[in-house]
Amino acid sequence: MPALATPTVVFKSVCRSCHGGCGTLLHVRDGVLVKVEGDPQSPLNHGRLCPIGTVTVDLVNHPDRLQYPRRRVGPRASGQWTRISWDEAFDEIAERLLAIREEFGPEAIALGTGTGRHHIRWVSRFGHALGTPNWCEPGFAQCFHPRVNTCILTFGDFPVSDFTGGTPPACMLFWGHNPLNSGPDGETRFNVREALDTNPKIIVVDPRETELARRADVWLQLRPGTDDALALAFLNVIIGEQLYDAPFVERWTHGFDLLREHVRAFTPEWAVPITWVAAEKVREAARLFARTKPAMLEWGCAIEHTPKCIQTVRALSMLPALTGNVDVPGGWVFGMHGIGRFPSLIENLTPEANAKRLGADRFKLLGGEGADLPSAHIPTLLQAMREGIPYSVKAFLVFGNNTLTTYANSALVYESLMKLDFMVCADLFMTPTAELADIVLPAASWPEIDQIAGLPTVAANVVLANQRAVRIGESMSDEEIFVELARRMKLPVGTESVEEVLNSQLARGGLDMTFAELKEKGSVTIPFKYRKYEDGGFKTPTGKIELYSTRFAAMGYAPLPCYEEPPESPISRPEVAEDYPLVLTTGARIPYFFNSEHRQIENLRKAHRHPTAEIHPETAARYGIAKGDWMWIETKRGRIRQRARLTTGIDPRVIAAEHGWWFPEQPAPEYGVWRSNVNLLTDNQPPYDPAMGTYQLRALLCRVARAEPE
Ligand SMILES: Nc1nc2c(c(=O)[nH]1)N[C@H]1C(S)=C(S)[C@@H](COP(=O)(O)OP(=O)(O)OC[C@H]3O[C@@H](n4cnc5c(=O)[nH]c(N)nc54)[C@H](O)[C@@H]3O)O[C@H]1N2
Ligand SMILES: Nc1nc2c(c(=O)[nH]1)N[C@H]1C(S)=C(S)[C@@H](COP(=O)(O)OP(=O)(O)OC[C@H]3O[C@@H](n4cnc5c(=O)[nH]c(N)nc54)[C@H](O)[C@@H]3O)O[C@H]1N2
Ligand code: SF4
Ligand SMILES: [Mo]
Repeated sequence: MPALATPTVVFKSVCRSCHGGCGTLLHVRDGVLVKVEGDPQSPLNHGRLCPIGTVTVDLVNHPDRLQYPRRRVGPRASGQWTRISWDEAFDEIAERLLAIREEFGPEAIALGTGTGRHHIRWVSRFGHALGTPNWCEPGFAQCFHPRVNTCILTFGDFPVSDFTGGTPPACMLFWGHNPLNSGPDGETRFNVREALDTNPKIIVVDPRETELARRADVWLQLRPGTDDALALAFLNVIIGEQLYDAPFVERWTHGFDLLREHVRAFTPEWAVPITWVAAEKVREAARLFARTKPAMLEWGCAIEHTPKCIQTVRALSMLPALTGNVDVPGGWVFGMHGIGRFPSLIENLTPEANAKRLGADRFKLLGGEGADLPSAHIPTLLQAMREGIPYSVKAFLVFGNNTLTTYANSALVYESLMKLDFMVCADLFMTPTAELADIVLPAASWPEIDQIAGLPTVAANVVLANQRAVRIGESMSDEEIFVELARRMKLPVGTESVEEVLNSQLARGGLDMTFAELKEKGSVTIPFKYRKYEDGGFKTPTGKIELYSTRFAAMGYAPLPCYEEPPESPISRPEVAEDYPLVLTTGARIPYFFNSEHRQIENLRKAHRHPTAEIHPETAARYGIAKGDWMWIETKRGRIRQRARLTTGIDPRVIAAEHGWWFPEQPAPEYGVWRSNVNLLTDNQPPYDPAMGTYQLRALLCRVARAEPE
């Protein structure tokens, strides 16, 4: 008799390899993930997947995946490990943490996580259950959350672009954002492509000539780090030429007259020497944006990678507000919040514990009263590890972050981590960061977990279920690890099962279903309601969009947007520019890797083998650099090597280098992390954004030279 073929079971789930959201179908045979495809029924991707999602099987089944807990046996960073059981790992972590909490107080234990992870809020939840206010994520001060916190204070909620409501935008303004490579970051790249297919007017603000810039009606090639000046010039034109929506502004905004006076001086001509953008082009772009409705602002992290990020975000958020593009079909819209507020257990922190959050006294939008979910200030946390100032941080639990590559100033980060008494790292793979830990835990990848996702992020109009289809080795989801640790440590809160928490979130969001029921359905789409403010106003102190922010004024921050020169630029530091004459920007997203991830996946790596930096052919010729050469990129803080990509799509005065590079194929424990890692060039020292604590990741001064091949 012929052997019966084992049937394939198909699970509906959601890809979380980036900020996530693409619906997927996971095909499992004999407990093995054999195929992943886009779910044609998903409203976010309609069956498509990006290059990263496409290789999910390679990620999940990769031979280098961590499969069991391990304990370090040699000195820190010696690369010597032994296998231990989960019981041993949990007991040791619980014992060490309880001892540190007893001796130094709970705030001596810090937690770190990575961007947009499914478990990000579980990290803060566990910290709060433990009694520590010190958790952090490299994106909180630098990415997305500055936009979230600023918008909540300005509009009372976070607006997103309306990609699923059925009305296409007539104009799309992409500002420091390239969602064709980077989405989803609140939207998916597929929704963006569908919107582009309807042929809207396109405006792009980017120092690099991206695919979008090539398609744009107007491309503004600004000097990196000068978005605040350019945004003020936009406001000057829109207000000065009376292009704003007067009835809307009159009825629904607060402080318009003050703003009008304030931006009078910031003409496009004023901005030219700062931004390098011709005044006429600024006028053309501002007019096009204001006159074409509905219009969307699609903004990205480039505007947040500077120490004046909050004021830049504030100024930009006023463009849709003044032109009446808020909460309208095909424009910006507030979400329906289909997932309820996450039970972060922050109420478990006493006022004294809250006050100890590192940086909270200074950076109120990051760690204090202006924060949606307060977190610690990373440079202050690192100083506490290194120098015990203002108090000592002894333990660091890293759940899904490659600290050595994605925080600014990697050399100082290394020094700080080496001072710890105890470090735990949960990851899918060994990384240069995990090599510094005492205990490493094998985290489950997204096809191995149960979770819910709400897209766009914060707005949550589409609620989707992640469901566990397979399990690799002894891997455990981060969520399950936290629950088990809370139980072992006998914490008073935070011990409910993962499913109980997911059910409570769904109940709070008003979706009348359990997690089990959501898994059956795959996803739920809640239709947008528009102009919700007409019923009760905006959720701000004045009930209006606060162009003049009363909350900023009360917290002691500038209530109207302003411009500041980047701290390390040809204008602010001419003496540095003599030795380092080029402007460096970093981290523009590429479609094959997510931040520091995926370098071990050959099917992605073969599409993008080497770290690559963009340079103008004239500049390259001046320094004797030819196409494909390795080149040194050097700042005052260090030097790295990346391969030169010559392109006329970049200003001859600018270099754009990639971020996140390490080389899994090179020997442990360093994996080549000191060769091409762009954060050896960045700085985490002051100045910081006064409200958010943000440091500078783009717009620094550098020089280049030809490097010998490796
Ligand atoms: N110079 C420069 N630096 C930057 C940027 C830049 O543009 N320029 N961008 C900044 C921005 S915006 C951000 S948000 C940060 C991002 O920084 P990170 O959040 O640190 O990003 P990743 O490199 O994605 O690190 C995630 C780690 O989590 C692991 N991982 C993946 N899935 C899971 C999981 O489910 N559980 C666990 N436990 N681990 C998992 C991965 O293997 C990887 O090691 O980088 C910042 N750094
Ligand atoms: N495939 C993939 N997707 C990702 C990520 C990834 O690593 N890979 N990372 C995720 C993360 S953490 C984030 S935050 C998002 C980021 O995604 P985006 O918000 O799209 O940000 P980037 O691609 O980093 O930068 C967007 C554009 O800003 C330009 N830029 C550089 N400097 C400046 C500047 O000073 N001003 C202006 N106006 N533009 C500038 C760059 O040239 C780039 O084209 O993507 C997420 N999605
Ligand atoms: S865009 Fe993000 S969620 Fe979609 S397939 Fe790619 S990695 Fe997955
Ligand atoms: Mo980010």
